[in-house]
Amino acid sequence: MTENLWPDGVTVSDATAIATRMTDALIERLLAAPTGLEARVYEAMRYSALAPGKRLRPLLVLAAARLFGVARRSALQVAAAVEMVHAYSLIHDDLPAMDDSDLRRGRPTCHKRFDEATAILAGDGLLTMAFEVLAHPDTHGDPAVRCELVAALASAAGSAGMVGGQMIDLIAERQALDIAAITRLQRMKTGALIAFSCEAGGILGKAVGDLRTTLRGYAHDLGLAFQIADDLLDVEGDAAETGKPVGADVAAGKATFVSILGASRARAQAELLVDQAVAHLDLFEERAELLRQVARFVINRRT
Ligand code: GRG
Repeated sequence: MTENLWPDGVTVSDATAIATRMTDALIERLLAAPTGLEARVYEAMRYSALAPGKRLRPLLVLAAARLFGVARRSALQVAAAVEMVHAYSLIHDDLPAMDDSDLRRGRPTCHKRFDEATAILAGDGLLTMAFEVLAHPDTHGDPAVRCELVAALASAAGSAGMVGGQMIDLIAERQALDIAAITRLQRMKTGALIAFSCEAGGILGKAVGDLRTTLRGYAHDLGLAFQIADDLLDVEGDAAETGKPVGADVAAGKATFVSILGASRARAQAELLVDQAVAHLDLFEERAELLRQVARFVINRRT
């Protein structure tokens, strides 16, 4: 059971280490390379999905699932699926047609290490495998739960979520957006997958009513706070720590929370959002302490 994943009162860094180890072990297994010539795409998928990252989304899935006593195997399947979708988005975001980045997670980007066509296929392979994983009976014994997970991840990752947000983000390089439009863009581009990660725990646990809306409220505020922290890191961060180029938004002339509000108002806004996110969790009392700590970690991170 997820209750045994870590002890009550665990720190964010210990829980992250556990979430990373267990999710990566499952991803390794799911991405075991076959012997045929297609092995190259598996190698590229593994290269990106197992590269050192924060594994925030798996941590959120496992922490939220633990609130409902979900089986460990179920929660890990969803944690692996969401990290695969995240890795796909990073591979495609780094392509020359998009952000054209050479560095990701402290390593050459997928298209630099392999080639552009392989990177596109690796992203496609990770995205589609994520849904195969959710649809697998190991994810939940009840097909209705599996179906709900598939629909929720598709909507978070697709054109009403991350893909749509990325489209707006590309347009934002040529067209000035106001703060309301940037908020909507970021809720779609980054927030939707973070929200799915939290809500998936509730779906797996068949949570209803207040418990579900509470998690959604937490996730939405957390997602936006995370994005503001990311904008701040783009201005104030250190490439050696973040593992990706800094100053990319400014160089692309992109309007961000920081470019519009200034760094100190943006930070204050992120802190307000974290307070709001934490307040949503009152219903779960001390059982949600880790999720409270994660919210605080998200805006104080250096990577
Ligand atoms: C290509 C469809 C498509 C979408 C790309 C998520 C995304 C959309 C682009 C990533 C660009 C970016 C830097 C977004 C800001 C927020 C973000 C998602 C940062 C990366 O996530 P982290 O910090 O990364 O959780 P790690 O490496 O720690 O997993």
